[in-house]
Amino acid sequence: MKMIFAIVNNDDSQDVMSALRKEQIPVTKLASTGGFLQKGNTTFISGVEDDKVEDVIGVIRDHSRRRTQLTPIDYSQFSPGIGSYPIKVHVGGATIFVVDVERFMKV
Ligand code: 2BA
Repeated sequence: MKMIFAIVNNDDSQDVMSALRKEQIPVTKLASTGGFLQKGNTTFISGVEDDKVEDVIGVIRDHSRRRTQLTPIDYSQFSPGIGSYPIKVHVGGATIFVVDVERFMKV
């Protein structure tokens, strides 16, 4: 069994959730925050048998879109007086971790 952690853009989270539910993939949705942009994103966790992992990744890939966005970054925290200016960052898409599950139980 594997545990899949998928971090997706909030804009895509409803689509991803609906698609996972439609495919009857067990999932938990968590509100999370990206360390770099300090903006809300969504983390999905799903525990599935090994042969379902690629299906889950496929559903997530199909419902999250990779794109670029201009985001103001406040550099004054690093060097006073510099202020903030926009940089181009990639958003959307999904960051996915697949890890082995040693034990799974419901008690
Ligand atoms: P954030 O940390 O808010 O990062 C958002 C996007 O900003 C990243 O998209 C990346 O394109 C850019 N970025 C991040 N760190 C950067 C840096 N030091 N310099 C320039 N640009 C930078 P993604 O790579 O697609 O990541 C989306 C979100 O996935 C991240 O949000 C974070 O919440 C999570 N994530 C990504 N890699 C991770 C990892 N190795 N471990 C844990 N969470 C991760």
